[in-house]
Amino acid sequence: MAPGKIVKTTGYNGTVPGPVLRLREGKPVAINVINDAGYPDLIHWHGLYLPSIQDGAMEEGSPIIAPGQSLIYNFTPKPAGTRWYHSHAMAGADLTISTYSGEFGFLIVEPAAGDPGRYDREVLLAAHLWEGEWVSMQDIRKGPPPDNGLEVMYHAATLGDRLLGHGEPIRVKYGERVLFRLLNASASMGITLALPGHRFTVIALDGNPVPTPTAVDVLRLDVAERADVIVEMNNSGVWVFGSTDDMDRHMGLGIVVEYENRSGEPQWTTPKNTQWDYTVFGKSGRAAAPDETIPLKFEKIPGGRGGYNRWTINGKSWPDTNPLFTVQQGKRYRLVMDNNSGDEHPAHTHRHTFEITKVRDKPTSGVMKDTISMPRFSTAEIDFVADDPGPTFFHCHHQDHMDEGFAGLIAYS
Ligand SMILES: [Cu+2]
Repeated sequence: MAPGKIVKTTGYNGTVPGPVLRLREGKPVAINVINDAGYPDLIHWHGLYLPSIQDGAMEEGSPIIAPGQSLIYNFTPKPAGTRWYHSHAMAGADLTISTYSGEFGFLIVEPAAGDPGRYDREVLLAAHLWEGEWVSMQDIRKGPPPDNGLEVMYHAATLGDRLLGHGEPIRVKYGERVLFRLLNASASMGITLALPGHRFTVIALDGNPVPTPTAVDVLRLDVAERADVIVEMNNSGVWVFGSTDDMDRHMGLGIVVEYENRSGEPQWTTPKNTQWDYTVFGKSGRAAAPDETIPLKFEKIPGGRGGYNRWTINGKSWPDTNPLFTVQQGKRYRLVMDNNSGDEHPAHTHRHTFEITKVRDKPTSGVMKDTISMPRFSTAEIDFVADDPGPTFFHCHHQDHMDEGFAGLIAYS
């Protein structure tokens, strides 16, 4: 990651992030995965509509790949957009494997009809946090109640493949329009990114075009979320593109953006407005009415000092959440979600895209995602159409929350 800073990890084809997989929508692909990770492993193709068996989640019936064995994933990529792939193994207490490791990469599904491509340059950046350690937050700082269990704290972070200041800068020219595809591939930390002196025009979230592309000063990406943004390079200089959190940035979460013929120390200023609101990218009208409404309440069972927190959906933890609920093909379902905990949760649906229909008390429509960040003690509603039969995993994308019960299976009747 930097001179003298080396992390030993597992990755794909010898690189972190793994190779960018550029696939064509509708064109079948075979991906041969050889498991030399040294532990049972499998790959989830995040954001794609795949048969449960190919999706890479054991809970849906996808096979695990034993150490030393291989498996060919055969599928037809859809839908078009910025997707990604990552380990979907259980990690438990081991902070070196699964999504704690370097097992992540971009998977871009190019549209069947070609990309309009109204940009001069494309830059892919994945964020990751490294060197996790189980800690009692209440021992480090005031905040969590004394009965809170262990949480993961990290000691290094990357946006791209090196610590901030140690990789090649992103070299740009004045007047260019740069498409950044950004991904939070951390195991358990939401991030907020800024590029001082520039704004991000968000054109897609989780790879899906938004109805109202809007310019914002910061990008909030919870675990597994993606944003496709256009940045007009109209402020010459050398800049830090990085986390608005000083600790994260000092851990390395950032990358230098350098204009042609400019040099010097990279500049950073913390943006004044760090608000993030999905609804600014949506439509004001209400979404279609659902056929059925399903309440989901997320809660924590504190693990106490030295213990691991457990997580529940409607009072139950995985595997007692199998099934979480049952759907009928073709019907539209509204999940009325209540995060009744002091932690943030990126809720993720496999094999289906959902529409955000309400954030707190604000109705919205048109923002299509596969992962939604639920801030602490917040509510949100999402709709999905049951159009992809097969067992469907629903879970928090925090590795430790998922491993400790925050998951359920949506079954088709
Ligand atoms: Cu969570």
